Amino acid sequence: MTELPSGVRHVANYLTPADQAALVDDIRAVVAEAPLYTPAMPRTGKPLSVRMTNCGALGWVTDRDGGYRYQPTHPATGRPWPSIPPLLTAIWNALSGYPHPPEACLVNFYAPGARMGLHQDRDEDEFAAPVLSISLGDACLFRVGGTQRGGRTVSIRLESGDLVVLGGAGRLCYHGVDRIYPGTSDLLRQPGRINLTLRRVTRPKP
Ligand SMILES: O=C(O)CCC(=O)C(=O)O
Ligand SMILES: [Mn+2]
Repeated sequence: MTELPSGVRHVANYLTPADQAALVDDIRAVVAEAPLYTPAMPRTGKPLSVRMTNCGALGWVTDRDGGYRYQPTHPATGRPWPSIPPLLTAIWNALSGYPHPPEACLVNFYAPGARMGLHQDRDEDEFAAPVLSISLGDACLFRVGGTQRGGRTVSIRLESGDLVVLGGAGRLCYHGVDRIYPGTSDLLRQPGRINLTLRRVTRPKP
């Protein structure tokens, strides 16, 4: 058995197939309004292999000149992000243990061959809220370590319908996706994996 770092929770099989299909429909509607685009690394401008979009009041973006940040509009269309679908807010309410709504939902699309290097989610002002991430479509190899770069990591396979919660002592754990396993799910029309990452960005006013 793999022991996950403290504060890191893997909720396997949380979503029923019907909920997964409903979420995919919701995400198709989001992508129709806010198309997936290829983000770029700060400074180098090197493209990420994962394509992205967002829903919510704020979206996470990155490009060569502006770096990692949240902004209220889509970088290509200039329009506000679509709102977070109610099913996602319901999942947040059930799992986050945090009394305020999420503000950002990053939509990551991994085509076969796409990956995401080890990183911390630390562009938010509010670390009291967890990061809640949802896997849909093809399975992936997810890797998570401690809060220091270069420490021991553990790898787990995430399947469609699984959730990962990084909260409390695990909120700033390094994590990444080493690979996806094309052809392991028939939820999507094409091979690939969708990851939805729900986050609170701002600190609520007292
Ligand atoms: O795809 C995943 O499971 C993780 C995505 C992630 O860590 C991120 O978007 O910050
Ligand atoms: Mn992350």
